[in-house]
Amino acid sequence: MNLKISSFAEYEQVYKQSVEQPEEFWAAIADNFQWKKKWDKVLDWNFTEPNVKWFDGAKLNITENCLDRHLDTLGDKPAIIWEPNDPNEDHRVLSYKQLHAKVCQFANVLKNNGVKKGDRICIYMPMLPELAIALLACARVGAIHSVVFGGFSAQSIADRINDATCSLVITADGGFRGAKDLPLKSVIDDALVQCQSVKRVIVLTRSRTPVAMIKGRDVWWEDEIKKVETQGNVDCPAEEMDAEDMMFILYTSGSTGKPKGVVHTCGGYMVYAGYTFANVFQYNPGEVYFCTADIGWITGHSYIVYGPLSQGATSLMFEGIPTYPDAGRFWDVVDKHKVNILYTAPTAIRSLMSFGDEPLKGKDLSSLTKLGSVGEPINEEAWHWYDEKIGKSNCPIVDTWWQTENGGILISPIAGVTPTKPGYATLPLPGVQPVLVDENGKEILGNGVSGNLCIKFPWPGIIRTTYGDHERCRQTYFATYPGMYFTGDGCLRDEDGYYRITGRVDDVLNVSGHRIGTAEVENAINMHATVVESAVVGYPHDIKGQGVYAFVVCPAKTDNEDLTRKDIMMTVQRIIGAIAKPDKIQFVSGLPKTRSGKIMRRILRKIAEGETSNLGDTSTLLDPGVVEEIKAGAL
Ligand code: 7RM
Repeated sequence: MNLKISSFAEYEQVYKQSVEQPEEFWAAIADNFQWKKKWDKVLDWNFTEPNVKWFDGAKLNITENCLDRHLDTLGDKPAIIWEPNDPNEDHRVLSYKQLHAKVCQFANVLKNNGVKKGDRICIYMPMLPELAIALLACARVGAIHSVVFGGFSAQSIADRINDATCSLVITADGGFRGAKDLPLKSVIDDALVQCQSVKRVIVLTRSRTPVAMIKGRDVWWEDEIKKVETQGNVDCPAEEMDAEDMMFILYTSGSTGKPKGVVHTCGGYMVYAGYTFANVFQYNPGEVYFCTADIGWITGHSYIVYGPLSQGATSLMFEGIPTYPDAGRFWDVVDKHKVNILYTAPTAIRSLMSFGDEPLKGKDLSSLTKLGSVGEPINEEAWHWYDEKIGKSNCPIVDTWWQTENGGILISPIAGVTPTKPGYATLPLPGVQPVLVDENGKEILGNGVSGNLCIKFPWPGIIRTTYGDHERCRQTYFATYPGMYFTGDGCLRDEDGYYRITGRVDDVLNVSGHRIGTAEVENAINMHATVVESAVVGYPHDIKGQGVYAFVVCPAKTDNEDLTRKDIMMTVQRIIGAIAKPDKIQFVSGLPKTRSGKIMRRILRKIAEGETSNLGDTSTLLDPGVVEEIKAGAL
């Protein structure tokens, strides 16, 4: 079966088949990939343990699908185009042949450094081709990568390394992001003080900032490559992986204080990332595809690296940020590399929109044919600006809804094939069976309804476990509504059956498309010496989508509120990273609590939203007086 659907009628027919005969459907999709051995059984599943197995018995290596199988036909075609942070630095192009060679080389470096199938490897790198090479080299030798976004602190890295007992870290001396220098190696050094499992650190040269190379532990990427070259070790056979072997771990925030390691496996992830990339973006050979995400997030894994490369696409990787050196940078990149498909986030769109039309002047965007959005709900104003100013009302916008736990896109238009609707992720992709449920877990049927979004049948990219703690996986995703995967999102299904995701219904914030648990931020704030307790909620933010609002009980703050505020900010930056820093900190003498001691977040959320008139029932509060004080002091 062809991966790409080409008409709405075909979508309806394929969707129907995917629900009625899921195994036949997915087997036909999987036939488009290269397997060392085909599966014995397409699907085995239950959502009670949960235990989901796709393509059990099959053998493969995803890098053969992303690299080797393209060499004959696309060997000299660009696999990766890399655009640097500094527009005056040269861009780089890696053909499929070159990328294949570099991945094999670095895979041999990993082997020389003792890496074996199943080992966990932490990757903390800037957005360079070498980051993609590092991921692919891990996959080549069957090592499990755990990429940590460059904005996370030493403490966050240490927690992730220890949770997965990583034996090796791949990093760079430093990185560039906008006007900032990222001292990556130095942050890793701070993290590793707490990590006994790490025996080796491989350091790529990028910024040439001075770094401390620890004898017996740290080696340079470039030196290790030279060793491989003198050994004449050019090729590296791909490790044969079982379809259900673990492929990678990616940490993501939930409603508890501790991020969890989402586990994806080899066969299902490959099929799902590849299929959804080809289909949603309707990728045509030769097109230049630009996803602006960072590889440190799932979007970068699935839609910069594995999805596009598995389909022989040209994937553009950008080291910088949308506003550096100015707010025209994305449009310069589109113009310079003649980008056909642009996939970005609502927060970037809103931020660029705020600069007006000036940054668009003189930028030729006529190469664009398809646009995408991901990470958070897109408001209609931003949708229309994206459509009109960027797409010139001539490019379908795919508003793609999905999560780290999903491996790939679940609900989205198919570009140019199924209808779009501003603010709506629209329809489920083939194989995806969404349901809306009420508080009691009862399915809400029909159209023109809203509820909590669940998925009632597995798709190949679904989370298999949370690393080292399967019970947590069950609890978080499969226990709230027995027999279903619970997304944590609220959702509306309109009169036409189109889905609109309304946002999280749990204690998870989405700040600039980054998932942040309120409990995580509270834990970090509470570590500050003068803080007694705190409560963190989200509030609507024009650019970020949501901002972080912290109510903090801190009796010792009186002499210098501003200094204490800065100290608390610094504490959060130290413990989690700059992305979780509160936008607002309000000092309060106490938090609104029920008689049983539970914080009434509903009230705090309303106050943070600026809605102080209708707080609902406050009679169950232990001390209704604090509400008046908090209202009066709202920021
Ligand atoms: C891909 C990614 C997942 C959460 C998810 C939603 C929100 C993502 C959309 C969206 C509305 C969208 N993975 N979300 N995409 N909300 N429309 N198109 O972002 O694990 O980091 O976040 O993001 O709340 O649950 S993620």
